[in-house]
Amino acid sequence: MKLDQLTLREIHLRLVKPFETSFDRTTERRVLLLEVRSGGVSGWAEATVDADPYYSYETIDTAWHILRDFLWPMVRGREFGSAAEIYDSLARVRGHNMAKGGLETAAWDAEARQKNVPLWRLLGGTRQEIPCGVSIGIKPSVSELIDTVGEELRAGYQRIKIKIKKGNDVEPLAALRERFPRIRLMGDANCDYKPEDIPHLKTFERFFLMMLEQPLAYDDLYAHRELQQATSTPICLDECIHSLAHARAAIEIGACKIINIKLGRVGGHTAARRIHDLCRDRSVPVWCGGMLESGVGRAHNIAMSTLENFTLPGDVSASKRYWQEDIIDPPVEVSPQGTIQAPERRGSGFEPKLDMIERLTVRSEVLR
Ligand code: OSB
Ligand code: MG
Repeated sequence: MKLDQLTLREIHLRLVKPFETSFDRTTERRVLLLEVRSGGVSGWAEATVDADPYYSYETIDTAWHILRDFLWPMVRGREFGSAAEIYDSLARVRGHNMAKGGLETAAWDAEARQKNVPLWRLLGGTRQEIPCGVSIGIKPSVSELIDTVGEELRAGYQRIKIKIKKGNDVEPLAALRERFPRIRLMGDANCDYKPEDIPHLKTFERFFLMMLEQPLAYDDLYAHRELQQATSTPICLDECIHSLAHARAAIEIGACKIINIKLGRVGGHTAARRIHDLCRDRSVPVWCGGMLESGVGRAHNIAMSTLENFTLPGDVSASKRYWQEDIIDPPVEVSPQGTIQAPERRGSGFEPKLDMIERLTVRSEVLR
């Protein structure tokens, strides 16, 4: 396949309700959409960047710059046997995985559309029905949190993840365990704790969490190893894992028992699949993380989640939890059993709503 043209677009989408983590509070997302033209066919993707460098160093503006000035010039007009070759061809640019992942996943969608097959099948996915969980932001009160969790459980979601931070952890976790003794429950601290908090984190064992996600620093694999050796709670890494090498190191030193794979954080489908395969071979389960994606990004998360070792429910949930109206047709829907059906339609299986996207676009650039 040859990549003929790349269109970058920024659209603004307001969340149905604000989402609060240990590091930020988001009410509106600045979404970076990519449309790759290849042989007369369009492939769509989202670079899962935020507006601020708080989750990772990348932002929508760094991604735009890196895509326009470095990544696109490396691939434009080049003949690729498959989108699977693109990630390695971008290796000269170090990091910037969200920018790379946007370009690479758009090319995968284009390839699947050209071949008239579902993207998830092209990726080698085997599970057509994927298990879903939800990620619930920090709430102003425990009673509000309990109500929200109750609603999500009634909607069918198979596991509940809550955002926690230092000083706002034991109270919500204890209250949820008391109210819902048997649910699959986990906490995500987004790096809010320090190595000296390990004795405190060890006390979470009494909540029987399915896992504790990324409690310590984004660049500190070793501290997570110390914690994992000290506690029976399975540790799951998110921010620490940007590459196959990181995943291998984390598994080898015993820094985690579970890995959250995000397409943006690792640089697209090819990189994600390699990490997935390594984890499968080492009996480390994985699940698909979310970045409050629009439907365009969510569609790629669904495709990735069909790979065999995505055995745990991911942060892949219904469009309506995020957006009044999603930018894809059909919107992502979740069954009463808390599952999403991977579509048999070609490509990602979800069509971008072009009129709506055009109307929401605040800037765009066509690169040839
Ligand atoms: O740590 O998984 C995270 C959202 C933004 C940045 C980081 C994270 C998250 C989420 C939301 O947890 C997951 C989702 O529902 O998309
Ligand atoms: Mg996380």
